[in-house]
Amino acid sequence: MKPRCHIVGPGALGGLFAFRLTAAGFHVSLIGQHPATQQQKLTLLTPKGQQTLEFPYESSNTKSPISLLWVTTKSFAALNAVTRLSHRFTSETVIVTLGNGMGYHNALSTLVSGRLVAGSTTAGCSSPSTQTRKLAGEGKTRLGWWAGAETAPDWFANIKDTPWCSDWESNIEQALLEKLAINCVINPMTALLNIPNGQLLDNTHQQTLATAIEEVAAIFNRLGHTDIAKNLPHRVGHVISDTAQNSSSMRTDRQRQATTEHEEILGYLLERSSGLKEKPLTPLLCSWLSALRQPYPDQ
Ligand code: KPL
Repeated sequence: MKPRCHIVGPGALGGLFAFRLTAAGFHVSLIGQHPATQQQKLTLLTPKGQQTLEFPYESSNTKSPISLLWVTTKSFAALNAVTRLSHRFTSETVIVTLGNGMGYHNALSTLVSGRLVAGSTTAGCSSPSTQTRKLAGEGKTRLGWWAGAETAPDWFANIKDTPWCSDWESNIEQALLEKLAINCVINPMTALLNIPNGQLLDNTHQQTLATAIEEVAAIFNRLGHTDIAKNLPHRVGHVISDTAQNSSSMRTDRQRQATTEHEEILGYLLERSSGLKEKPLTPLLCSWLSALRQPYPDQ
C-alpha cells in the first residue's frame, strides 16, 4: 500500500512537493482553507514539460488521522496551521517543516512530542495562477530530526535517491543555521532593492553585498559557528549563481505586499546577536530589518 502524507500550505512550494512526493510513491492529500473543494487540480510546469494531477483536498474540518504532515506554509504561519490540525495527530504522527528561518522549531516539536523533521530547501518555485506551479530550480532539500537522531524514518527511503533530496542530516540545526546565514544576506537585499538574485553580483551592489556578508559572518563568529562564518562568502556566491534567474521568497512576498519572513530570518539572527556579551556592530543588517518592519505604504 502507498504511504500516505498530507501537505498543509499548498502554495508554490507545497504544490511542488505534492508532485515530488506523488512521484516518490506517496498518496498525497492537500490541506487548505477552501472548505467547499474536495479535489485540487494542479499543473506543474518544468523545463522538461508539464504535468497535471488532481489531489484530494481537505479543509480543516476533516477528522481522519494524519501520519505524515509536510508543512509548507510561510514559517510565521506554521505553528497556527499545525495547531489547528493537532486533533488529527496520533502517537506516531511525524511533521516535516520546510520553512525559512529559525525560532519556531521547538514549539512545533512540542506539538508532536519531538517527532519533528526539520528541513531546508533551495528549491525555486512560483505560482503563476492558483492552479499552476512553475519550477525555477530543483535546488537541494536537507532533512533531519530536530532532536538530532542519526536514523532516518522509513519513508525517507522513498525520496533519498531523488535529485532534489540530500542525504539524511544527523545535525539539521547546523544545516538550518547555514541556510539562515545565506537567507540573511540574499533575501533582505533582493527584497529591498527589488531585484532578482543574480543581480546581487552586479558591480553596483558589490560593496553592499560584501558588507552584508561581513556583518552576518561577524555574528556567526561570535556565536561560535566559525565554520559557517568562514564559508559564507563562497556559499552566498554559489547560491546566487545557482538561483540567478529566481526571485527570492522575500522579494516575491514584498511584491505582493504580503507578510515576509523577516522576523524568522534577520529578526532571529539579530535577536541572537543582541544576547551576546560582545555584540558585533551590524548597522546594515539593523537598517534592513527596520525597513522590512515598516508597513506597506497604503496599509
Ligand atoms: O531560500 C531562498 C529564498 O528565496 O527564500 C534562496 C535560497 C535565497 C533562493 O532564492
